[in-house]
Amino acid sequence: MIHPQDPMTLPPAQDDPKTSVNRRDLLTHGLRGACLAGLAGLGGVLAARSAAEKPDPAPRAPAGSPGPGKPPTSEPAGGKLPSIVVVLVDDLGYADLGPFGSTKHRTPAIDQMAREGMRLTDFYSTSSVCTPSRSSLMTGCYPRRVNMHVDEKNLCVLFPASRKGLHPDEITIADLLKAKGYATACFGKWHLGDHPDFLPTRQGFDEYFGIPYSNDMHRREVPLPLLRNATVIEAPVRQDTLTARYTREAVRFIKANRDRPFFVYFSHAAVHVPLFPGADFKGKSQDGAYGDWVEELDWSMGELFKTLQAEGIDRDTLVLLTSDNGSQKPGSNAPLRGDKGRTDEGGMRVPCVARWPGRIPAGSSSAEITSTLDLLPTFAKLAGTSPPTDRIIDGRDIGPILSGQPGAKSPHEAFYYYQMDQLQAVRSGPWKLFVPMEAKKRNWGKPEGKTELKLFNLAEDIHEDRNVADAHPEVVKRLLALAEKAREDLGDMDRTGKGQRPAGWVDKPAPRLLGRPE
Ligand SMILES: [Ca+2]
Repeated sequence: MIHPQDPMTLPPAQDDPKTSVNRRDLLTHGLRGACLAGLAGLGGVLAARSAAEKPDPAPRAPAGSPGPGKPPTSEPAGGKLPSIVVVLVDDLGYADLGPFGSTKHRTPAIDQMAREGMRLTDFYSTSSVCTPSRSSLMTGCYPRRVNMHVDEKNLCVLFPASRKGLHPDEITIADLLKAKGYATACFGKWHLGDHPDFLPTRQGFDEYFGIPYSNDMHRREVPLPLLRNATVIEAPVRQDTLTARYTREAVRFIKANRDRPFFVYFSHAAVHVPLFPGADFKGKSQDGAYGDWVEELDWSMGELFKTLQAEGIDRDTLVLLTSDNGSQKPGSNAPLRGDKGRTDEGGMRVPCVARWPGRIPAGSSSAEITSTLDLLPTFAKLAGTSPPTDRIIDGRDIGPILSGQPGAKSPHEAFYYYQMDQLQAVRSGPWKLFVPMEAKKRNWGKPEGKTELKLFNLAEDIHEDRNVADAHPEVVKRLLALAEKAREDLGDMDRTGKGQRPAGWVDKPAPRLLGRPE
């Protein structure tokens, strides 16, 4: 399907002198520890290179063939570091894509992506809503760790002209990769602070093109802005053009950087309400505007793969597609319980497909517990560096899982489900325990009231129907102890955690308006 050309003339990417140097904190204290630790990581790379010079006893799985791939190392065919594209869809449900069981939506490009890559069936976002979820993806840390679990008014996400944002001293994936010579770009929704001090261009991205928060945050006094770097170039943005324009930007960026490693964080407005599929897709699906937008998303994925192939860098590029939280109706989280905004599986377990021909085994899947937390450490390893060591990082390298190493296990003893500031559940292996709560919080509205302790075996009961706590007192005890560990480290409600770090704050927030320079 040919997508119509964007009718709007867009200005060329502006060079922002402030982003042409590595961030001060990265150069000062941020990467000092990381650099030291990086020696170990680099040693691993050198060892891998040295090993690669010898005959490889294990035949490399050709692209498109099943079986274990070559373990991800930072030395793809061309000898340069691998490029990385993360596509984050907004509010896409667990079952909204063909590879995860959708029969309503036509997703041929993503179907093919899964045939050529790996499905992660137990992949989690750390929150059931946008801002906290995205803070984890960017930093490899739980939202409470970086204090992005609530906004300045204790609401569940940031709103326009927010005083709060992801602290500029946090080390993002883009910071780490930029320091390794990657070209970095963010296309799409950010939602980690709309003040210029918090925008992607201050968090390691060479360039930014997108909306700074959710697409339902259009206000009469602050029309939904489209930004190029830190400058509003259109307001209100024509939302039905966003998917096509983001895609065009991503394709341009990939082509321009084909000869060097790049990192693209492609964060769609789709499929968050209000629904705005492009004109070419409107009314074409079997599932209304929601399905139309899912199918446009699939078109966009197809364009990305076509570009990587045309530029000859398909085998040098890891592409990972996921969602920032579960879906609301009319999306589907089947067979999971619950929707966006809840700590049920449907709120936080999200579809994830990763593809890297020759490195990730084709047509594979993993049910190990993995998370957006793991992207930063995994990508750091691929880029021959390591996560910062001067602070706690919750994510772990999942390279062994992605490469299909036999017996590769989840690096997480526990995964924690927070609702804003409240720890509600913990998962370890197949077991998920909801802790007893005096007042179980919701993201919106009054708390649900008192709730009992519940234990589910997700391997046998994916819909969380049968509380088996009475039959497994030893499991309950172990998971309660893990929950207490999280409280001590990350906090719970009014209890501060020892391992929490501050968010960023500005005294005078200002809305992002057209015609107002930064
Ligand atoms: Ca979302």
